[in-house]
Amino acid sequence: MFSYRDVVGPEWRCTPKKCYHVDAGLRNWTEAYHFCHDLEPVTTLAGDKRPSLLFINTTKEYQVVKSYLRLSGSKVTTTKLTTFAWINCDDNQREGYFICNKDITGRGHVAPAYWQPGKPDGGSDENCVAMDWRGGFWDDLACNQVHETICQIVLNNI
Ligand SMILES: [Ca+2]
Repeated sequence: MFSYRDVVGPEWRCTPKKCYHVDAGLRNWTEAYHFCHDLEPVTTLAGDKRPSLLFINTTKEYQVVKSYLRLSGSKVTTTKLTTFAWINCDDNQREGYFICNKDITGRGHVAPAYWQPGKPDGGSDENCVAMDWRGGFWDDLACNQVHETICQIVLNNI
C-alpha cells in the first residue's frame, strides 16, 4: 500500500494517490491549515507538489487514512495530549453545512462525512472537523482548540 513511501522523505507515508503526514504539534484549526500549506513543496514522481491540510475524498481513502493513523505511532497513550487531528472541513460559513477541501481562497465543497454517531452536535460553538484517533470517526470541535495536524500531498487528481 505504501510503495511510494521513499519518494518524498521518511515523514510522509504514501499510497499511489496521496502522501500523508501527521504532525504532533498542537495547533488550532487555522494554524493547522496554514502549517500544511506553508510546508515546502515536495518533489515526487508526479512532480513538485504543495502539501495541504487533509481532505478525505472517498470511503476507500478513509479506510487508508485510518490504517495509516494506526501505523503512524500516533496511538492514543496516557501521555498523548489530544486524541484528535484536524482535517480540512468546517461549517463556519453556514451552521450545519460543512464545506471541505477549502483552498487558500476559502473555496471548497460539500463532501461525504464520517461522523461519530451523534455528531455533529456542537452547533455554532463547534465549527471545525477533526478525526478522533479512537476509531477514526469525525467530530465537530471548537476551532480554537489545539490538536494534531494531518497534512497531505495529492499525487494524482482523484
Ligand atoms: Ca457547527
